[in-house]
Amino acid sequence: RPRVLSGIQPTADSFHLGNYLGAVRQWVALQDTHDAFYAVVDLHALTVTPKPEDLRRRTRVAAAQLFAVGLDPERAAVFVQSHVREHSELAWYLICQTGMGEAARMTQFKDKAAKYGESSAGVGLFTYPMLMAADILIYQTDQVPVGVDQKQHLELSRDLAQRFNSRYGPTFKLPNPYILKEVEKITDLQDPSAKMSKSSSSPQGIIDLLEEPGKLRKKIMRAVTDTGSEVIADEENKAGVTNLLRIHSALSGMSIADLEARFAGQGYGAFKKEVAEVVVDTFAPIRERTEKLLADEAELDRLLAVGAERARAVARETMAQVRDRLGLLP
Ligand code: AQP
Repeated sequence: RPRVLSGIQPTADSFHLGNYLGAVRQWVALQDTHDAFYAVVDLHALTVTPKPEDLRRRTRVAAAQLFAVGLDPERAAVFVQSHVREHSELAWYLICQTGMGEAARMTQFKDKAAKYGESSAGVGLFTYPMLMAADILIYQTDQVPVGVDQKQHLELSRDLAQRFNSRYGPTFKLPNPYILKEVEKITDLQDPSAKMSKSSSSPQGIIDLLEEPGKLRKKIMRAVTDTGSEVIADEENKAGVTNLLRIHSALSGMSIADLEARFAGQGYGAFKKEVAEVVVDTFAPIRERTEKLLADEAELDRLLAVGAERARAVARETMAQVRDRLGLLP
């Protein structure tokens, strides 16, 4: 079976609708057809120096959410990145294969550096894409289900795999992105030109999976639309409405054309109300299951240990070969 790998950062107390539709929902679907590895990437979260107690709590919440949305520990290896130490080791080897200019071209780094100020942005943010390449390459991954914001990092992963293979002999599979066009970028409810993001969206712009139904409805009712009243998809002139149509369609399974027909002449109010209901209906059971899983920390940790064991077995095999290829003594 082809192999998939992906990860999510424990950088917030819940993941959001963009993470869910753009990535995690595909993870669940792919566990039936692929050899699946999914990580809570806590080492990546360290790039923004979280408080230890926050990181600990968020890592468990993220893991619980992954099981709650339907990942099955029997079918997929769900694990915590730092439990497989080989990720950090491979990251160093890949850092040594990366050019400064090449790393400096990463737009996510440029955006974050601009936010923190060029000289105060951490070196960890700069080397983040090489750690991500390590996450992917160590499992000899065929496909990486992600949102479109990760496309450039994936291209770098491919380049690094190719470079390593040509310098040291065939070692890594070249990974491909798995991006679903309709949900590749869910946008901020208050700023439809920006992606919904844990770190940069305002509380009004983002919907968490663990959001209370009352708050969630309010946020959707207040989502930015435009001065018109027609519910039609039009990326350029109606970015907010288009985003809501995409969300509804992805969750309800109805096509955008059907939704346009259904809400013809009804205005935004009725449409938003229904979007809110569709989101509430999807998230309510996930929220309940997450809470149950979090109530038994020992069992959650046990599931993660099982996932790490499976991941480690593959990672060790790759790393033995990598060290030898590089000329490191056994
Ligand atoms: N708005 C989005 N639309 C579609 N997909 C998205 N993803 C993130 N935001 C959207 C995808 O979710 C997966 C996990 O993301 P991450 O935890 O690695 O963080 P990120 O991509 O950096 O997303 P955030 O929410 O903006 O986090 P912070 O603020 O911590 O950087 C990825 O596959 C991502 O593409």
